[in-house]
Amino acid sequence: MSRLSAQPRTPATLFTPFTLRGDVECPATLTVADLRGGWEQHRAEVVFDCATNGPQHHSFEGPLLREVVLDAHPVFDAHKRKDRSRYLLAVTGGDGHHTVLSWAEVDAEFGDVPVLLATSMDGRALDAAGSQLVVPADRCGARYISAITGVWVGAWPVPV
Ligand SMILES: Nc1nc2c(c(=O)[nH]1)N[C@H]1C(S)=C(S)[C@@H](COP(=O)(O)O)O[C@H]1N2
Ligand SMILES: [Mo]
Repeated sequence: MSRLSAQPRTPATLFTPFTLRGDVECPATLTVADLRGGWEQHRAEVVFDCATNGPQHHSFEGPLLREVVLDAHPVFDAHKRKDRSRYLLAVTGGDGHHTVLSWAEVDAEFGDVPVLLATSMDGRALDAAGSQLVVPADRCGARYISAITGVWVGAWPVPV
């Protein structure tokens, strides 16, 4: 048996990774399996309203967005709230839909919203589809970005 056939590869399309980049010391490419294995899983039972479909009820599991981002080491001064409060998060989906959050929304000393990078929705694994952003405090579904391809972290520039 050749070495290649001895190492069967699962087709890449079965895993939809996303990039975590921006003003971070450790940019990363993460799959849903990485999110499941690397951080504590939280659960969120949510209801959000969609302008076209009405109220949606879902159960999500996944790590806290802030814990995943903190492990990439954003370049802010972690001990200074005012420095952390300058940062933004931009999340992009596979179809180009994208949104922003402020770091302060998810920071434990500010809004402390338990935003998740979901690994499952309603008991179904999201490995093939890609992670979904879960924003439990939102009344509307527009920031529940599905098929996440990128998370960017950065500071709003100091105005001149
Ligand atoms: N990638 C991506 N995620 C998305 C959207 C989208 O267009 N693209 N629409 C958002 C909106 S408006 C809503 S209400 C929720 C739920 O949409 P669904 O009920 O069609 O799943 O997904 C959100 N996530
Ligand atoms: Mo929506």
